[in-house]
Amino acid sequence: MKTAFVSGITGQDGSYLAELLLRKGYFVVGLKRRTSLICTERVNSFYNNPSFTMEYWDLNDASATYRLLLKYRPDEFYNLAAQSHVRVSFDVPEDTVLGIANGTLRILEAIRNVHPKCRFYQASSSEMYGDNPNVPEAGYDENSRLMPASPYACAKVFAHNLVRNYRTSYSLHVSSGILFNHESPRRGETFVTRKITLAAANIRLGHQEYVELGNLDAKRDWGHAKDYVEAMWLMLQQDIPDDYVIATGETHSVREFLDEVWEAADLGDPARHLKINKKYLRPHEVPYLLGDSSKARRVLGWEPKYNFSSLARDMYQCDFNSIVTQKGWK
Ligand code: NAP
Ligand code: G4F
Repeated sequence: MKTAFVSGITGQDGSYLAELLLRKGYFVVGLKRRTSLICTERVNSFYNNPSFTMEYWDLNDASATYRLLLKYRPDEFYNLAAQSHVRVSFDVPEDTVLGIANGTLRILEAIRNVHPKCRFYQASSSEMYGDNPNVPEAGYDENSRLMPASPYACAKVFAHNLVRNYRTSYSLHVSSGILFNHESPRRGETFVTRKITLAAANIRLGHQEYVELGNLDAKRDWGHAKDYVEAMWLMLQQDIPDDYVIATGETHSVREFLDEVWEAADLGDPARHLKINKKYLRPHEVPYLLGDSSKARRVLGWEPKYNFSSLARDMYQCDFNSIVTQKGWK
């Protein structure tokens, strides 16, 4: 039985990835930082699975990384932990950067020193392309120039380069997935897609009047997290470690996402329920992201199952259903 470490287990991707690995017969060790509230909603469905266990760990704690690598000797380590909110990274830049940059360095050093056979996945991000004005027609690929536009993205570039450096210098099996935005009903409630689907469900049920948003013109290549965790696993099954872009190849504006959800909710014109609030604007915006994932499709055989419309509708319907059932609202 293979053993996998998943850092960021309580996050959106960590929970979907753990479910996938458990289905594939792995023993999964979820790495969780200590929080004042337990915050394990996303892992409740498999928390009692005998092939799953949780360990306290933190990106900023090298000794815990060494101790756990020696205790479990995992076959694979998926590093998904991060302060992952781009806007928030302007407010807490040191915490964001230290966790992502030094945190990744700590894990790579620990793997190199005590367990070099362990395969490693790094959660790199399309935010690394930033405000690069030269977007190739088919979208950014693995060779496009990185022009990060936030503390979060600068730290992700550092970690991304470090992975390539450790792969070459020490022949470790370490890979980075450059994942474009991926969403789901488990997406954090302050990311724009989830904010929109939750608001639509609450407005539909008469419990909210409007939604406050920032820049509606930004465009993103949005996929479903369930599809994207498959790609993470596929990367670590290859004989040769490498970096891969994971994206749908379609880009849509925030306004288009809002329109799609309002149509699914049958709420009429979104302008009736919309307020623009400057507090949601960023000091430096990434205006346009489109990914070219041909390499992943060719080498990994990866293909997404969800498209823009089915993603938006799945998220809206789940929010609507869960508000009705959990809160007994009609
Ligand atoms: P998420 O829902 O925000 O989850 C982040 C996870 O990291 C949470 O479990 C969080 O724990 C944990 N974490 C934060 N700081 C930590 C620390 N200092 N030590 C240990 N754990 C810590 O993010 P996600 O959407 O699942 O994304 C997973 C990874 O992919 C992140 O690295 C993100 O930057 C990257 N990524 C995401 C996307 C996307 O569109 N979703 C795209 C590209 C890359 P708490 O629950 O305690 O907060
Ligand atoms: O949903 P967002 O906060 O996601 P963002 O900034 O693209 O970052 C996400 O995807 C990255 C991959 O490209 C990940 F690396 C990162 O960890 C995270 O998962 O914002 C999307 C767009 C932005 O242009 C933002 O300015 O939506 C715009 N927006 C408009 N109104 C808003 C809002 N974003 C948020 N969060 N809240 C708003 O009210």
